[in-house]
Amino acid sequence: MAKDSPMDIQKYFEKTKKEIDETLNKILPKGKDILSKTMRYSVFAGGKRLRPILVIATAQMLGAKKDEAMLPACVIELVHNFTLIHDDLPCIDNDDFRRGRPTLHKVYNEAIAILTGNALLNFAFAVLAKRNQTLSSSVRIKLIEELSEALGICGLVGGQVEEMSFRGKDLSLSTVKDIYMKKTAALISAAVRIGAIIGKADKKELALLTNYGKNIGFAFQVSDDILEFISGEAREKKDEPNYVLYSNLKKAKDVAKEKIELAKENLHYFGRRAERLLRIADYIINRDS
Ligand code: GRG
Repeated sequence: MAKDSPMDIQKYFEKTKKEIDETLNKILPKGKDILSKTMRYSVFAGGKRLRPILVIATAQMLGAKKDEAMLPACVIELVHNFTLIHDDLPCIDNDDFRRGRPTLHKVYNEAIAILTGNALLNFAFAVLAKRNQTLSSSVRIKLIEELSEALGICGLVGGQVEEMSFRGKDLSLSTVKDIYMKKTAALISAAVRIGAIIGKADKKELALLTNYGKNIGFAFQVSDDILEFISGEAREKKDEPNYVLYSNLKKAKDVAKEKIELAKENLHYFGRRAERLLRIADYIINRDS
C-alpha cells in the first residue's frame, strides 16, 4: 500500500525520476556517433517523466515490483521524446525551443531530427520486444500492441494529422476534444494501461484505469493549453488549437478540474492503494510546467 503523505509524493516523483533517468542512461547508445548524441540530447533535456512515472505507479499499485515496470516505463519516455522531436519540426509545429533549449532540428538539421525520432521509436520497440528479462513474452507482446495502437491512426498520428488538416479553419469544441484525446490522452492512457497489464489487472481494473488514463490525459492537454495561454506562448502558436481560446480561462480550468475529478472516481475501487495515482491526477492540474 502506498503511504505517501502530500509531501512524500514529491519525494516519490524525484526518486522515481532519478531511477528512470539512470535506466535511460544505461540503455541508450553511448557512442560518439551523431545518433547517440542526438537521441541523448532529446531524452536528457529535463522532461518531467510523467508517462514513465504513471507506468510504474500503476504497476506498483497492483502489486508489481518497480523493476518489472522500469523498462516499459523507459520505452514510453523514448517514444514520447520521438513525438516531441517530430512535433517541433518546421513541417509540423515549427518550434525553435523545447524545454528551454533549442529544438533538435535547430541544433542539427531537419533530416537529423527526423532520423533521430525514427531511431528513438525503433529503439523503444526493440527494448520492449527483446531486452526486458523480467516480463514474459506474452506480456511483452500485449505491451507492444498497446503502444503501437496508441501511436497509430486512432492515436497520436491520427490526432496530429487531424490537427494539421484543420489549420486555418474554425474548429468546433468537439473536434478539439477529439484531437486532444488522440494526440495527447492516447499515450498517457497507454502508460496507465501498460502499468496495469504489468500489474496483471483484471478486466474491471483495466477498464477503470483506462478511464482514469483518458481523463487525466485530456486534463493534461487542457492544463498545457492553460500554461501556454498564461505564458503568452499560445498567441505565438496561432495555428495550433488552444482550449482557452475556444472557451475562456475559467472554463478551461473548470474542464480540466472536472476531468481530474472524473479520473479520480475510477480509483475508488482500489481504496488506499490508489493514493499515488490520486496525487498524480492532482499534480496534472496544479503543475507549473
Ligand atoms: C506517433 C508515429 C507517430 C508520430 C507522432 C508528432 C506527432 C505524431 C504527434 C504529436 C504528439 C504531441 C507531441 C502532443 C503534445 C503532448 C504534450 C502536451 C507534450 C508535452 O508533454 P510533457 O509536458 O513534456 O510531459 P516533458 O517536457 O515534461 O517531457
